[in-house]
Amino acid sequence: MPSGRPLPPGPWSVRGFGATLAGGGPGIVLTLLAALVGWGGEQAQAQAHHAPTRAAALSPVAAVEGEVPPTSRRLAPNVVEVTLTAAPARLSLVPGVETDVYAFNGRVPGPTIEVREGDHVVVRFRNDLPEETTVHWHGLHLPVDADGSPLYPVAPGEEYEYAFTLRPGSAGTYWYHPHPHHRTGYQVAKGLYGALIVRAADDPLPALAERVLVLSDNRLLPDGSIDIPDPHSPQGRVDFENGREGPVLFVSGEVMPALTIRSGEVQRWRVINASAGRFYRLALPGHTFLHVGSDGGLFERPVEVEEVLLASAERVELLVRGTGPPGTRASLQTLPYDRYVPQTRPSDWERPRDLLSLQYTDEPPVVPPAIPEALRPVPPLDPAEATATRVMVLGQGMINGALMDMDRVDVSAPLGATEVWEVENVVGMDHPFHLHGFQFQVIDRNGVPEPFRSWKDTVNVPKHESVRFVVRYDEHPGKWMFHCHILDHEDHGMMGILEVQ
Ligand SMILES: [Cu+2]
Repeated sequence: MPSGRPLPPGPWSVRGFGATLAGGGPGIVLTLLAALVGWGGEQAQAQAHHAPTRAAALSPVAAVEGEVPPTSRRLAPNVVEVTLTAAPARLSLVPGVETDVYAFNGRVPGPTIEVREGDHVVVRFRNDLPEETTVHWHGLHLPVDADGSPLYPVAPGEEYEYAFTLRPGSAGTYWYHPHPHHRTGYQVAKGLYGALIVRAADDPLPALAERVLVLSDNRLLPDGSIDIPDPHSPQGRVDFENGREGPVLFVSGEVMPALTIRSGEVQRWRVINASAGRFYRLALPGHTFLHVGSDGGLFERPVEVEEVLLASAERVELLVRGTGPPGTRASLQTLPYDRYVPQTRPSDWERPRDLLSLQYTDEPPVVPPAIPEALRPVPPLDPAEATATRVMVLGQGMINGALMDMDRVDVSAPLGATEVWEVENVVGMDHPFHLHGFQFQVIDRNGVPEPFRSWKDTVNVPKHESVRFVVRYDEHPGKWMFHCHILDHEDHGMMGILEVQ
């Protein structure tokens, strides 16, 4: 939190709320804001009463750690306004050349948005691209008109307001990206993706240095332009089959960045796979990870692992323990993982790739902080309560033998229902399966019970394997997408619609 940076002289405008607030004390201002976002005045008055100072409550600068204004502004204790514009830009993605990109707020990746459980978030989005787009808030539980699905396109030059409230228990690592029909892969390749962190009021982990690692890859032509080949060219056909991959691996927009760690220190890494097709099998030689969370936040207990597989769109939270001696260095790597059909498997797929360099400082070791054995409860969804089982057969570019039809509902379910989804991959390559709107719990993979509960929104279904999960449509009726998250497959039509009503 900021320490109450002074406000500019009033009156100041709360842009977009259609009101100019000219002082009058925090109570009045908060009541007005609360009314605008649908709170009762009584609650707002109570919040105002607890606001320590007017400046802290209404700071016009980003009230969020690590954020650069004007992307986010905390307008009230639980109200965050985010201003996001997608527009063409010319940036240097790799040294020596400039690239025409699409960027959120002029950056690739877009700004990291940090919010808190309980926050009401209003995103004022403007599309300055020459084409239709949306912003999908991957993994968040929100009203259907805030989901940024292809059913809610934003035309060039238009604005759209995404509004949602982050409910308790939703703390975790999420991301945002466009989701226009048939154009998601293109727009992500052009640079549109960013991280969104939801913080808990009562995070069980001690205060640790944190890193948000947005993993992406791209392929550039010698002149710096993004290589998006004709779909009927040989490379275009490979991209379509595999999901487009590129040889340049970015970590939060940098190639092979160097991070520092002190011997004994523990860091919390939030890792997001924002790649269109590439999977990451992460390992840090000489170290193990404490895997503490996935798509929908923390596990019940940390799990020590030597490596972790991150399919497209999945996230992990890892505790990295500085067990190496001062002055040494290690590299975070992605190890070979064969998700491909043999015909289009890249020739260098068996080559481990370095992602970032972890440099130990020369300082003497510190005593590692204690990591709690219990993190938080993950309340179980009970498959025995399921009122339906949905079978999803992932075939050659289709789900249940059908291509996406925006006018068709593939699954219809009542609000409040608990259901089991059985996702079966009958082809020879992996497909990461994503359900919008609702976090689910994996029951088993290939019949092997999941060892522990966690909240997921994307699960990899390896070639010729199956995954079962349980989900409850607890609120937010509407039409929700489910699809393969290899973006070329999704754009081709490997997607369907769940209608909750
Ligand atoms: Cu797929």
